[in-house]
Parts: sequence; C-alpha cells; structure tokens
Amino acid sequence: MKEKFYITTPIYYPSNKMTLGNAYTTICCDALARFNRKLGKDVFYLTGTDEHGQKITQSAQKVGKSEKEYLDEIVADTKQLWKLLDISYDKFIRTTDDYHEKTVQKIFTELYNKGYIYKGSYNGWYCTPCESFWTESQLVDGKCPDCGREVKFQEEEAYFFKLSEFGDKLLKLYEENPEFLLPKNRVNEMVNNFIKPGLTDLCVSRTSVKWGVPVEFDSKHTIYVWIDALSNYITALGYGSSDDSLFKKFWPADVHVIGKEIVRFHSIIWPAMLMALDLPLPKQIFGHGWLLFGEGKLSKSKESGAKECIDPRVLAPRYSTDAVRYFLYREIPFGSDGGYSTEAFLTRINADLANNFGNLVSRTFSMNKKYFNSQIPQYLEPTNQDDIDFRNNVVSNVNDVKKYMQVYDITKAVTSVLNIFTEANTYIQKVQPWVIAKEGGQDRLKVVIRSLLEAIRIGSELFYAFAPNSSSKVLEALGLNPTAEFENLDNFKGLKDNAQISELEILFPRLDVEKELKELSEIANN
Ligand code: ME8
Repeated sequence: MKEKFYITTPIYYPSNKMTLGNAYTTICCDALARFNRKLGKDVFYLTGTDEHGQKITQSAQKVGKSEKEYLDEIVADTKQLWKLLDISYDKFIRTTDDYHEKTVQKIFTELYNKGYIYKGSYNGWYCTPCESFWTESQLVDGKCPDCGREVKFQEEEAYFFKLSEFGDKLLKLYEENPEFLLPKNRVNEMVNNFIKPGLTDLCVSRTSVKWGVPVEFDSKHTIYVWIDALSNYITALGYGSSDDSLFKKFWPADVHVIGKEIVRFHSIIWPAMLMALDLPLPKQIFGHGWLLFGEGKLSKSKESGAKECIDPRVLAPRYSTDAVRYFLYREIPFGSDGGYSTEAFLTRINADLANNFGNLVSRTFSMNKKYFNSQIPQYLEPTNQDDIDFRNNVVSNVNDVKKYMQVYDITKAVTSVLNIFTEANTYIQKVQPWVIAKEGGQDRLKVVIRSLLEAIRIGSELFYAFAPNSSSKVLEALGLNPTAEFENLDNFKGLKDNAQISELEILFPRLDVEKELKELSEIANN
C-alpha cells in the first residue's frame, strides 16, 4: 500500500483582495504536495475558506448582498486564483458546506456531553476584524494586539471550553515531541508565553453573532469561529459523517502548514480539542513566516499602502506562474520572514530562470540538435574525471533536495535544484563540447551531451514541484510524463537511447528590469 501524506493550508478568510502574501501558504503547500506525489505517496492536499463570523455579515451588507451571495463570488474568485497559480489541491472545503456545519455541531455537542464545554458568562475586549477576545492586559495601547484596531467591551452568556485542563498534557506533548511544532523556535513562545503561565478556559459561543453554526442544543448560541474553522481539517475527510473512509485513511494529518500568527490556535487549541475528542493529533505543525512589504505584513486586512504591484493576478500572467512561485520559495527562507521587492523578483527571474535554467535547456537542446539531430545520444559509461565529477555533483544535489523536502525546508530544496542547473552550465564552460566536437571525440561528446540532458531531466523532475509549468514542458520534450513518480534520479540512464527530442520555445524570456519596474509601478499606482 502507498504511504499517505495529508497536508493542509489554513482555510482562508474570504477576500477579493488577495495579495502574494495571502497566496504564500497555499503556494508553499503545493510544492510539498507535488513533491510527495512524485515520491509515490498517496497525497491529500486540503485547502478552503473560513466563511463564518460577524465580519462576513458586515462586508456583505456593505455591498448590499446576502452573506451567501457575497461568499459565492469570492470563493469562485479564490478558486480561479488557485487555478492561475497551478495549485493542485485535492479538496476545497467551505465552512458553509452542509456536511461541515453538521459535523461542527456534533463536535460541539460531544465536547459538551463529555464535560469539556460548560455554560458561563463572558466579558472581555472583542476585536471584530480578528474575531478574537482579549483581556485588558493583552491590549496594546487599548487596542487589539494583533491588528492594532479598536476593540469593544462585551458581556454575554457563553459556553466555555475547558482549555485550562490541558496545560499539563500539552506540556508533555511538547516535551515528548520536540518536532511537533516547526520551526523549533516557535515552541518556546507557545510553552513559555501561553502554556506555562496557565491556560484559561476559552469562550466558544456567541449570542451576538448570527452568521455561524448554531449550537445544536441551544440555538441562540453560535459556535466560535475558531472551533468551527479548526474542525475543517477532519470534517473535510468525512469525520462524523456516514462515509468516513477518507478520515480513516488520511487522519492524522502529516502536516498543517500555517502562518506564524495562527500558531497559537493550531498548537494549543486544536491539540486540546483533539485530545478532548480522543482523536490522534496531527504529526506536525509548521508555522511559516511572513512575506513583508516595508514594515508590515502584506495582507488584505491591513492595507499596506504598497506602491509595488503585489497582485498575483497581474504578476502571474505577465511573468508566468512558475516565476511567481519560484520567487517565493527561493527568496523567503521557509519558516522565517522575508521581504518582497519587485526588483528582487525581476532580478531573480533573469538570473535563475532565464540565464540559468532556461539558458541551460536552450543551449543543450541546440547542441544536441547540431551534433546528434536532436536524438538522445546513446548511454556510455564516463571515463573522464570531469564527466564523473559532474554526475556525482548532480546526484549529491538530488540527495540534498530530498533531505530538505523531508524537513520542509523548501528554500534550501529549491536552491539545491537550481544548483543542478548551475553545475551543468559550469560543466559546459569547463568541457566545451564545441571543442570536443571539433577534435573528433565522438564518444566523449556523447557522454557530455547525454550527461547534460540527463541533468536537465533530473533537475526538471525535481523542479516540477516548484515550477510545474516549465518543468513539464522540458520533461515532455524529453519524452517523459511530468506527473510520473520519480525514477532514475541517482543515475544518468533515465532517457531513452536515440529517442527524438522535440523543439522547445524559450522558457523564460530575459526581462528589461528597468522597463518592467516602471510599468509595474504604474499598474500599482493606478
Ligand atoms: O488566518 N505572508 O485566514 P487568513 C505570509 N481563516 N503569509 C500570509 C501573509 C503574508 N503577508 N498574509 C496572509 C486565517 N498569510 C484563518 C485560518 S485555519 C483553521 C483558519 C497567510 O486568510 C496566513 O499566515 O487570514 C495564513 O496562513 C493564510 O495566509 C490564511 O490567512
């Protein structure tokens, strides 16, 4: 039986102003999902939208629509964006889906029946945009510590989840599984700032919020959005429904990938909920950093006043989806914050995609055309040390890519893929195939060109997870199926002797950076 791999993004707050920052988690998960499929695993990649809460009602009212009408349009747009960005999700869950709402009710009732939820009364400072309650001491200058906006004092009858009972269990979890939350530096913050000082019970119902899932046994209460939202990871698999085969197959999740600002919900509340439900915990949680613009996070809930174009709907059609994806993987060390700049984006396209990858493919294909009529030279064992060293370097980079992907180090993994192309370009300069061709070393020429084509094959196989479009074109030109599982990554025998290679268009045209900067800035300022 195939090994399974269940990966999730957070479910997104519906927005028609998605920036590159918002798309970051989904783009990163996509590389992991694709890579694990190529490793031969049975992958389930989940994403979706988080559609309940007061904020939705307010936004819908502003444009004179019902919540459902407003949401349907945004969800359709979001799905289109994921299509544009080549996101290969297996399921898209909406928290307004019927099956989800029913199971959330069941989960709440079960927690109540087990004594983990009780009725009390709540007062505190509520931030509507963040849908979070804060205590007086948590406020920063009297405002929401997360988004800096006004908070309102509210008091109401409410249900509470006994989060306070889970402190010791959570501490034990972190002691026994130091890799449960990655990167490891996020663990200290959770343990020292939240768990050790003592967890307080969590308010999990509201009577003032109407747009949400009603408590099954007390319908004037609406279930707290985070209880509703976190449950998506299991309701999407059919947990608690008449068909829970996906749940049985895929749960526990292999990894929940999330942004750092929602680590607290995923590494404290979610495990506590699962413990209370007697369900296995996810194997890992990965809290990535933020894509930054200037001082603040790029996000739709906080207008950054950006003067650079950060709209993936503009950037992807203009420079290719692969370029947008590649830039995010390569530039922002996965797990840390990273700054965005248009200039860095354009420079990377030129340096890494046009001059390195694209140029390698185009010069190798044209040499192969010139010397071997575009047929793949027959495999011969290398005897020249330069050829042997080159092959070893390629294989060592392959091992690095696999090693880094295993620990979700997307940035180092993609850098190692590009190293393969760099090695190949350096090899061309070093051995100078045109000199070998002139001096009549026909067998050596076969070894060199074959080695280059194989390096392109191996590199493109690995690059497929990150830049699926251009890699597919290369693999198809070489007569291979881009979605096939990895094969022959550690040898130079993956191509067919004498097979014909098809012509390829330029993969990444070189950009005039100055001109692009000017045009993008005009777009951004309009
Ligand atoms: O948090 N850089 O949804 P969301 C990197 N509905 N990542 C960013 C980013 C940036 N500038 N801006 C946003 C929610 N993100 C909840 C989740 S899960 C049960 C409920 C990321 O739409 C953010 O970190 O605000 C998160 O991982 C994702 O976009 C969705 O954020």
